[in-house]
Amino acid sequence: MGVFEKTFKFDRSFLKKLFNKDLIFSKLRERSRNLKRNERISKASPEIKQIFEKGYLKLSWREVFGENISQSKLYKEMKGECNELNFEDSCKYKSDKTFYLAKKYTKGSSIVDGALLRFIHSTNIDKILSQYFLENYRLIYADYWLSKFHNKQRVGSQLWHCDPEDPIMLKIFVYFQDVTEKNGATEIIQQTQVEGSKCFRTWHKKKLSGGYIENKELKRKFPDYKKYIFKAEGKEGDIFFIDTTALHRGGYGIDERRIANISFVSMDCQTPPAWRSIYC
Ligand SMILES: O=C(O)CCC(=O)C(=O)O
Ligand SMILES: [Fe+2]
Repeated sequence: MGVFEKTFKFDRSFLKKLFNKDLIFSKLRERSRNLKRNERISKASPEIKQIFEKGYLKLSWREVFGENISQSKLYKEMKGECNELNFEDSCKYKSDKTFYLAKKYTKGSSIVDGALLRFIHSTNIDKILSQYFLENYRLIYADYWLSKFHNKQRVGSQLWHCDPEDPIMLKIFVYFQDVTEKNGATEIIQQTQVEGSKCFRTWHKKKLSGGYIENKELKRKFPDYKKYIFKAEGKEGDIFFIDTTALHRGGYGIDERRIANISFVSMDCQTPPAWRSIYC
């Protein structure tokens, strides 16, 4: 190959890279996400700041709704709806997890439970979400979960993973009983959230290793990860706000656990919602 051809070839690939539309757009999106992130942090209350910093926030029902669970009609109704869930009546969603995890709704099914929707649309929850997302959020998923003991290997979300739907996410877990390690409290590796730390990712990788990450691989990438683990243990009625772009895993205990599991993403999220409202 002559020198002119070489130059031409080099130029062509260089230009191709230079004008790679997808790359340019993804860089621009990343940049604008970062700018918004700085604005979100600067306007956030100390509580919300904790989510940016550590990846989670735990509040009691009283702190969010101004009443105890024993006084709250909404809480009692939600707990009642979740308690109706059992393995026989659970939706059989397409997964290898149905032997230990029961869910109320299949993908695409309508949510008809009044209390779950009322919780999601309450001004109390909106106040927190609006602050975190700077008003730019939408619901992508809402369900009740019941998990029970199994003595097989950890499976699915019991393995370390990051949720892949959007780089800006917040999940809400509402506890319908005390949750400890015994009934599979979620574990989070603090500061592994997207854009969230000194050490970690500027963008989530959908498949760090086939979707889930082996402990071995994690140790190699992040030798002292154990120091950063937070166990989301809490009392009945506690509400966890978790940035699940952070590495997390959960639900591997010897007792059953009942929670509401609700997921919010930014309006720029490309993933379609997993639910339909009763009105559509
Ligand atoms: O079961 C858990 O605690 C974790 C669930 C989970 O990974 C998720 O909702 O994204
Ligand atoms: Fe997850």
